[in-house]
Amino acid sequence: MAAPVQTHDGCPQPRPDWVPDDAGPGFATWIMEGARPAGVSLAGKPAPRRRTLTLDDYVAGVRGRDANVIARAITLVESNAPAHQALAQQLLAKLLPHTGGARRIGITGIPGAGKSTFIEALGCDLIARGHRLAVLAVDPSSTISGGSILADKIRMEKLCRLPGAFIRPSPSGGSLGGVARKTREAILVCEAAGFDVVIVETVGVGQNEVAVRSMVDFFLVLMIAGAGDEMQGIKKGVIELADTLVINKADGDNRARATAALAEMRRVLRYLHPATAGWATQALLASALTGDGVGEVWRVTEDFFKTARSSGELERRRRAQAVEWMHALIGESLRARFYASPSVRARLAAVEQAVASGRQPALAAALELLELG
Ligand SMILES: Nc1nc2c(ncn2[C@@H]2O[C@H](COP(=O)(O)OP(=O)(O)OP(=O)(O)O)[C@@H](O)[C@H]2O)c(=O)[nH]1
Ligand SMILES: [Mg+2]
Repeated sequence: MAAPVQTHDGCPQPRPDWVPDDAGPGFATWIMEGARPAGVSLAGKPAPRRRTLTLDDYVAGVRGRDANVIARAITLVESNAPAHQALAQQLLAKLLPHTGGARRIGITGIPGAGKSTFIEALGCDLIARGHRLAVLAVDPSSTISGGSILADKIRMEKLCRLPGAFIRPSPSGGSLGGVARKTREAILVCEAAGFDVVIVETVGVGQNEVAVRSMVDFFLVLMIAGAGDEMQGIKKGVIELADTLVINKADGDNRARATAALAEMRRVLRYLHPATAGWATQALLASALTGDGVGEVWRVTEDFFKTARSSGELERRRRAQAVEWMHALIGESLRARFYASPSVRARLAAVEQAVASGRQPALAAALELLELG
């Protein structure tokens, strides 16, 4: 017998056979739209596998601005599988001549400062002016807390739907170092795909800011009045990484407090070294919610790029970042090779124990292991 259709929240829903005929609305078994197990099509057959892309397909898709291929190319460069990494490196080598054309912008701030809301407001504005914008998230903590990716997607709902915008949640899996590598390479893919503005969003919870600063041209710190200096990293030197500080949520009852915080911030800035030579760090007010001040933030951002480009600072920073990154990669790979060495692995536990129990000084132990590696 075909399952009768009942209504649930006003929507007709098919009811499974095992549900008693007299079951009222409290009987919580319904076949929900979209509740199929992953990989199973409507007919109960496995969904068709996606076509494997060749290197040329990836290059053509990215250069041809095919959003689906761009997303897959980023997945490829994010992959930790050795087979994918080889292809990813070939892809990056092919794309490299087409990179470098975007304004690379980092945006940070404590949880709840309004980063996503701000990026949505700015992003919609940029798209309306004809820019193409990619937003990449760096949030190693999201692999632990789980939910923030979805939350971010929802908060950038309008932007998500605009042609010319591309939003990529944080790569899963791992250490800040791993996430930072993936994000750097994702920036390159986005540039090769013709995005002229790439925003890297990160939650300001410690080391993230430094990692993002080292991969962007312009770094914006979003703050809120009254959240406490300690929390917002003022004492941890985050302010000194910033090219522009924005006191967000300057609206309604909060406007007066935000204005006072702005004056205080401008005082503090007089005593600090600017993050970029030749550019005085700016402090501004904005409301991501109403959009007030968001246009001014972009005007200042463009001003920054004009100044840094003509002084040569932009070029110098990018070269220094590339060299610094190469050294970081060398360090990472030496370390991985060292710990993978069979003779190190054979001795490591014993040496660790000797150090822990105080029988061997740490330096002597390190030197002994390095001899083996
Ligand atoms: N009044 C006011 N509320 C804002 C403003 N910007 C953001 N909010 C609100 O602040 C809350 C947090 O905003 P988000 O944009 O999610 O903040 P976020 O910094 O991305 O937060 P995380 O992703 O959790 O780190 C939301 O409820 C927003 O609606 C603003 O300018 N004014
Ligand atoms: Mg957010």
